[in-house]
Amino acid sequence: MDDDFSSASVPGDPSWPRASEWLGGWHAPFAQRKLSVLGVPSNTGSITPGRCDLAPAAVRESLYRFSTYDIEFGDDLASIAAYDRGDLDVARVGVAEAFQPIVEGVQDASKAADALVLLGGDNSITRAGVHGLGLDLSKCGLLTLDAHLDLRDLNRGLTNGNPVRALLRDGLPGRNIVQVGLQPFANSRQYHEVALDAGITVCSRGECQRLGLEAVVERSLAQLSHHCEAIYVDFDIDVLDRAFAPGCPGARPGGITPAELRSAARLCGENSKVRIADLVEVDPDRDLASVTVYATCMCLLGFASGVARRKHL
Ligand SMILES: [Mn+2]
Repeated sequence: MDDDFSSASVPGDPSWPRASEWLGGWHAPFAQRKLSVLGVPSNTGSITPGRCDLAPAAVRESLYRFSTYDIEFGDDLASIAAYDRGDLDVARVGVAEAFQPIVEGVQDASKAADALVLLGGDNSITRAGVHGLGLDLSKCGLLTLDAHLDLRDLNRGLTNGNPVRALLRDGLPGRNIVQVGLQPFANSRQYHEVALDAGITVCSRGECQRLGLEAVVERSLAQLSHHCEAIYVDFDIDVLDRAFAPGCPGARPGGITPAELRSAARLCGENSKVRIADLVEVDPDRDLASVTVYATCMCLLGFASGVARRKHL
C-alpha cells in the first residue's frame, strides 16, 4: 500500500492522510494534476482594519484537521500534486505598491501548474491577481462569490471595496464579469447601477437560493468560458452567512452555507479555464471556534478536488 505513494511519508495514522500533509507535498506518484498555492497576506487595503494577513498561516495550520478524501464523490486529493509556494512579502505594503510584486508572484507561481490558489489577504489582491493571468484583459473572465460588488469609487484610493471598479478602469470589460451572492443591505443602488451600466452580470443571494448556487455557478462559468480564454474566481469568504463567517467583517446574516461554498468551489476547480482562485477577507483574530478558517479550508479542498477531476486535455 505504501508503495503507491511518494516518499514524503505520512506521520501518525498512514490510513488517514491529512490535508496539511498533502499541501506539504504528499501525493500519489501518478498524480497528473498540479495545484500551486501562494499566500498573499495583504492587509493594508481593508476599509475595516484587521489582521487578514494572518489567514494564510491559519489556513495552512488548520488543514491538519482535514483529510484528503471526499466521501461524497469518492475523490482523493492524493491524485493531485500540491505545491505550497509560501507567502509573498506584502503584509505591510500599500495596495498600489503591492500591485507589481503580486502580479509577478502570481505569474511565477502559475507556471507549470494547472491552477493556482491565492490565500489572502484582503480583497484588494483581486485586481493584481487578475492581471497575474498574464493575458490581455479582454480575454480574462472574473467570477466573484462575494456579498459585495466591490465597485466603490476609486477617488479615495485602492481598497478591498473597489478591486472590481479598478479592473473596469484597467480595461476588463463588464461582460467578462459575473458577480454572485450579493447581499441585500450590503450594497448601494449607485454601485448596483455602476455594475449594470458596465454590463456586469449580477446574481443576488436570493436568486442563488431560488435557482440553486450550483446551477448559478455552472451557468456563470459557461457564460464566461464562451468568450474568455482564462477565468479568475474571487471567493470572498464574506459571501457566507455571518453565522459561518464571524472572522469576515463584511459577512451579513442571510449568506450562503459552507457546503454551498464548497460545492461551488468544486465546480470552479473542474472548469479547465479557471486558472486562478483567491480566498480573501478572513481575519483569524475575529474568528470564533475556527468557524471561518475551517470554511476557508473546505473551499480550498473543494476547489482542489475539482481540479483533480479535470478531463485530460
Ligand atoms: Mn469583497
